[in-house]
Amino acid sequence: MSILDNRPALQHTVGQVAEVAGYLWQKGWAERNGGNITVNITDEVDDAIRALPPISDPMPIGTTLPHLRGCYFFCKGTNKRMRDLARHPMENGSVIRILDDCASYVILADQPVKPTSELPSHLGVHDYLIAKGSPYKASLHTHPIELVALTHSPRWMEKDVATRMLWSMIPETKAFCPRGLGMVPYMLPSSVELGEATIRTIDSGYDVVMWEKHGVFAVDADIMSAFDQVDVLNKSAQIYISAKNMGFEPDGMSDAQMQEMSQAFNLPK
Ligand code: 2HA
Ligand code: ZN
Repeated sequence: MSILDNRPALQHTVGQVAEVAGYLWQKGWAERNGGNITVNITDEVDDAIRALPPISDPMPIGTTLPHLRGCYFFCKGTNKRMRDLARHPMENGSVIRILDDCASYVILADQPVKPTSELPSHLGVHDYLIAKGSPYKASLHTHPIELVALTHSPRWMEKDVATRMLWSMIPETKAFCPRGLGMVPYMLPSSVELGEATIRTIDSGYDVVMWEKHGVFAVDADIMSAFDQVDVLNKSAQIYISAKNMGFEPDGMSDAQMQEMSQAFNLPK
């Protein structure tokens, strides 16, 4: 028995999470337990799920998030591997319900898998998205090799310097990641400060946020779209590095070519 049985919408959402988890592993972005995924599944929850008894005691989130009362999330489990989540999503992740105090949660199904160590920052972002009226339901943290490598030079940590370079490597990057790459200076993984800086950076207009010398945090309508944004950005970083490996600094598309692209695709300047 699984909470997914006879629930095609929920099955589709969790299936997408499993598919993306597999891609993260194949790309080498998810060593050991690296990375996290949380998806707000509240819209896919029916009365029978609402009536389910919890399979865990209430556990503190570590912070109070007023917009999450009665929300439901699918979360990767703490210390679980993406490559295992890909094959067995309900053994390496779980469905949780946020309790009425907005400061604690219970696990509902299928097994008492404790959610990600980054739960406070992931849920903090979801709380922010709901408060904003955003249609975004998914958040993704992963360790894309070439994007992380870029952040080891302060040159690329300056606001929008990496964004301009990445957009100019191949026309599709700006089309499919039109908000660019926000930058957050190095902070301790799982820290409250890192969570808060991530929300501030998303609020300043980015869907994808770079954590210096660590990884990315991306939000979008669903987990596949969040993955796609990171994938196109990292592809551009790979093209840049390939050109450098051939012994030259790539020209990048010209300003005129970028402008023509932005007009053709109706993108912000
Ligand atoms: O959950 O990647 O930053 C594993 C991580 C934390
Ligand atoms: Zn990480």
